[in-house]
Amino acid sequence: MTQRTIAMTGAAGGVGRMLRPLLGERYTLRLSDRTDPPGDLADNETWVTADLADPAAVAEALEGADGVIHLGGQSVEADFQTVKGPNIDGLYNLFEGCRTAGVGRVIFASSNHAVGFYPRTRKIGVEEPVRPDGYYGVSKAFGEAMGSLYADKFGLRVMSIRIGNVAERPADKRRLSIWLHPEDLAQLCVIGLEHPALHHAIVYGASHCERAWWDNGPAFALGYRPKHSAEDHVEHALAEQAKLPADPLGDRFQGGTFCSNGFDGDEERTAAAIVCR
Ligand code: 15L
Repeated sequence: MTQRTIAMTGAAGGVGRMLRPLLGERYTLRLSDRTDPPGDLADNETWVTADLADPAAVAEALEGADGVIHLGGQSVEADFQTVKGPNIDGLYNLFEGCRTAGVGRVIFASSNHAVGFYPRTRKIGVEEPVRPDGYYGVSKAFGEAMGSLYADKFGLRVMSIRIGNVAERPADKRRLSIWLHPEDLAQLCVIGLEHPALHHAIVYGASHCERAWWDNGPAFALGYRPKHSAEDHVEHALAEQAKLPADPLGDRFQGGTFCSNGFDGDEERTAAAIVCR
């Protein structure tokens, strides 16, 4: 059987660099980003320099692909116009590119910041309404909605992974609750690219976190079994936490500093709010 070809946008970024060797064992990779190709392309990797704002370049990045892992775009909070180009307009280009080229599977790198304003005292699943903690989080909620639309209306199979924080080890106390080892992310991507019954699923991108704020039932139902445990790194994470400046407001909410940056709301009301559909 010929190896399936999987496109990966944002391949020059940190998460892309971690995923490439893990997924390269299983797929031929068609990598893309706005930058020139990296110097370390493997035999089964090709590179397309593509800006998400350019539909023709996006189409080239998707050429011949059976599925795409969409990591590209603005990856942290910024002003609305900065987020809008790659994460709203660019995301439309990506989904339209998939629809027109017949790329049947999309892994959308959503983020915990789509639900960042839930207090840490709440355990949430994927049924609760989104509570973005910035324009970046809003763009991730938009991407999840696009995944739903393109699955329902155009027959794509989409997995939106609300990624916590991808790293070899949890970087601080907050990350003990949301950490995702690259190998566990790779496992989620494979499920999204291959599960025969997938329609559109929103799952949390977290390894085994004893302090989790999320119920990841839908991921487990699809067969996800994380191999890595955050508590194995607790000393490192707490030592790193001790080096950080105090952030009492950020510490109340799941999104951390994304919530406290520029906060001008009613902290008590936000923390106590019962949000319902
Ligand atoms: C994200 O969505 C960002 O892309 C990443 O840089 C981290 O800030 C991560 O969330 C996080 O919440 O730790």
